Amino acid sequence: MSAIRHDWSRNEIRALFDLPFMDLMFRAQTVHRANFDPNAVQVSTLLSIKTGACPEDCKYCSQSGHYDTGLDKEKLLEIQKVVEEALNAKEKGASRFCMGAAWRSPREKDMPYVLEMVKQVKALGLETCMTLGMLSADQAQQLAEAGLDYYNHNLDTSPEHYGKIITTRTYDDRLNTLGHVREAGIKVCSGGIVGLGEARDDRVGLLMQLANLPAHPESVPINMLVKIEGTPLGNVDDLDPFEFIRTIAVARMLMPASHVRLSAGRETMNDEMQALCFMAGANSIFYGEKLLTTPNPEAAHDRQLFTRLGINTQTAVDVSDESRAEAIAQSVRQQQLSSLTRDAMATRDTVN
Ligand code: SAM
Ligand code: DTB
Ligand code: SF4
Repeated sequence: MSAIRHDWSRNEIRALFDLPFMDLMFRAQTVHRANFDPNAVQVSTLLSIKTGACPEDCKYCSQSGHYDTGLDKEKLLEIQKVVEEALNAKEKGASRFCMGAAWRSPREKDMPYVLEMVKQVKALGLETCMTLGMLSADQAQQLAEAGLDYYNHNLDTSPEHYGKIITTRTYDDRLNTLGHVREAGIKVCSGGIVGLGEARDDRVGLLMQLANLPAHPESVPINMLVKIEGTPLGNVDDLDPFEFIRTIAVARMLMPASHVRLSAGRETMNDEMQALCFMAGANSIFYGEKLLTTPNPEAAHDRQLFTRLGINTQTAVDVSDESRAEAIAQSVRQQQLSSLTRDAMATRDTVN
């Protein structure tokens, strides 16, 4: 096992990035093998439960209300629809279901719905993850009590580059939310995006922030920017693919026991590039044809790639037919309840 450290210096991390590619890959793979089965990859499926009209101004995002990206907005999905999508994901082989909302933070009146989603998805035997923006300590506690396994909230980039990407919430706001999630006993999923036009030192700075948190996130998504027309980053220069792989390798070395997720951007990566990302220590992916609003590789293609590489995936806990039937029945009851409130929901302000 490699030592778990929280005192990485900028120069140590720079030195890892500067290694010859083969040396970096060898060292990352060695750390990976000391901590994980090198042929196992965890798979999560994403669903956008509330899409678009987000009040935040993240310059990469299709869902920000600040840019015209031509995205169809959708209000909070019905609970039953979420349960159906979770069942589909489970049947295709996902072990975790991650629900994302384009909110600055959930409003109090949204909470009963998201808590019910957590309970019902969990009842299917899937691990649950949510990403709903900033959380108060109390909201994190409520999610923990509902049984939420993971909360995703990314630092996105280095503190130095951050102001060029988002102005409507601060780096400290993000760190506070991560603190509330950790405090509530929910597992932390936090990573960032590369290819935003940042310098290598910003990738160093992002990984340094993540690795020097009081506890490493259990899950570290590394997203390659998916360029969205209409956003300020829609035409940014491509990042060198080897630099993306290096970022994964360094994340693996700094956070040896965390799952590092090869996240957004796989749609434009060939199979060989993805294999190098797994070699560098990535051991999780988003699986299923859609991320939140943009395409992801076909599930059948991913299964074929895993077979070609001899990669195994963890599957969801097999729940009995009875508990599955109960989960569906409960969802139908909820649907009846929510139709009573649908009129009220329909008049909700779509912005947040
Ligand atoms: N609204 C919530 C928030 O930002 O906290 C949750 C959803 S948001 C889409 C989750 C993360 O997805 C962002 O923090 C960012 O790292 C990543 N992301 C969003 N748009 C992306 C894009 N176009 N390309 C790559 N990653 C993206
Ligand atoms: C994360 O780090 N990546 C996911 C998840 N957390 C929520 C989102 C990727 C979004 C990619 C662009 C889109 O589909 O809108
Ligand atoms: Fe997009 Fe999330 Fe930023 Fe909203 S907060 S613009 S959904 S990344």
